[in-house]
Amino acid sequence: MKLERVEIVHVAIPLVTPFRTSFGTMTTKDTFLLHVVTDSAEGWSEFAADPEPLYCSEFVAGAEIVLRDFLVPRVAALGEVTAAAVAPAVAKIKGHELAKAALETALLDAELRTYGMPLAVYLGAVRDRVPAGVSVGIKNSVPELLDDVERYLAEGYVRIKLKIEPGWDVEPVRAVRDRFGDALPLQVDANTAYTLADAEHLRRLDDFGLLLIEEPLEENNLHAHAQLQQRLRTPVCLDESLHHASDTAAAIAMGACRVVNVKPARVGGYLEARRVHDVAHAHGVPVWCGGMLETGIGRAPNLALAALPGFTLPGDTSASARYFAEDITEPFVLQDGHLPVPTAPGIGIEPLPEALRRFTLGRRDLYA
Ligand code: OSB
Ligand code: MG
Repeated sequence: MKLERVEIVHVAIPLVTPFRTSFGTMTTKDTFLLHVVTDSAEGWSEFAADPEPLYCSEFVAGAEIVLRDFLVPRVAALGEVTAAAVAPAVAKIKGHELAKAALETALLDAELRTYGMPLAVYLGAVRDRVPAGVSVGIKNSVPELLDDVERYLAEGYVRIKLKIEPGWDVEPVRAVRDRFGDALPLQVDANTAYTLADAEHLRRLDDFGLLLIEEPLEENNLHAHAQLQQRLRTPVCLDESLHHASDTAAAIAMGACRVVNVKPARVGGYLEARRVHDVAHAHGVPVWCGGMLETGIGRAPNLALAALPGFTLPGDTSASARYFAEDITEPFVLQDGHLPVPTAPGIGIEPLPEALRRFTLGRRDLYA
């Protein structure tokens, strides 16, 4: 493919309900879509991070500069562009996995559309629908939390994840277990809110039969997570600390985690995400697909990835209505607790022009 144009479309879409985590509260999905035009097809992707670097070091305005000044010029200089050529072309640029993922994914979408191949087929999917979990934010009270969990279970979600932080952990978990029973697949996500000094406190969660505790300690401290795992029965799952297949291999070897959250953006794109899956799967370590409150443009490719054989736990791949009253694409609808894996070529979906126009804050060409 020859790259003809790369465009940033900045969008802001209100969330149906504020989403509070240990690192902050989100009320709007505010990010950019990347739109690439090649000589054979067009492609779309979504930048996964937020305007502020609270979940990870990348952020919307910074990613735009990184793409414009460092990533797009290197890829454009290839002449003949393929998705597989993106990572090697930008390898000398340190970090910025989420920005790299946006560029690789838009080009992969265009490339697969050229061949008429769905992303799920390309990645090696073995399912045509995937079970949907839901990530439930920190609430002002336990009754409010129980109401939300009850509603999600009534909608059909097959697994509940509770966001936790010091002061909101054992009590909400106990309340959900008391109300909905021991059979409910339940897990928690701390987003780095604890330290090893909290190990004895976190051991209290062992009583509740959780599937996992996600990223309890500081980002990238694999040693501390390994020490914590030795003291917990609850499996530790890493999110923020894993950036590629090689650190995933190291984390598994060290005993820093027994479960892996695969977020394609966090590891630089779907090609590396598949390698993370392969490494974990080869070690018998279950993986599941994380989420970043994506619009349909980011959700569609995550559903393709989640259909790979090693994704044996439900992901944070919820229906569009869990996030947005109106999405920027045709919505993904929960059916019997599952979402369908897209079957059209590429990521299998594109923005609805009218919705895109209303949610767009601005457009800029990075390359033309
Ligand atoms: O840590 O998994 C996380 C949302 C934004 C940033 C980080 C995380 C999350 C979620 C929600 O937990 C996942 C989703 O429903 O998209
Ligand atoms: Mg997480």
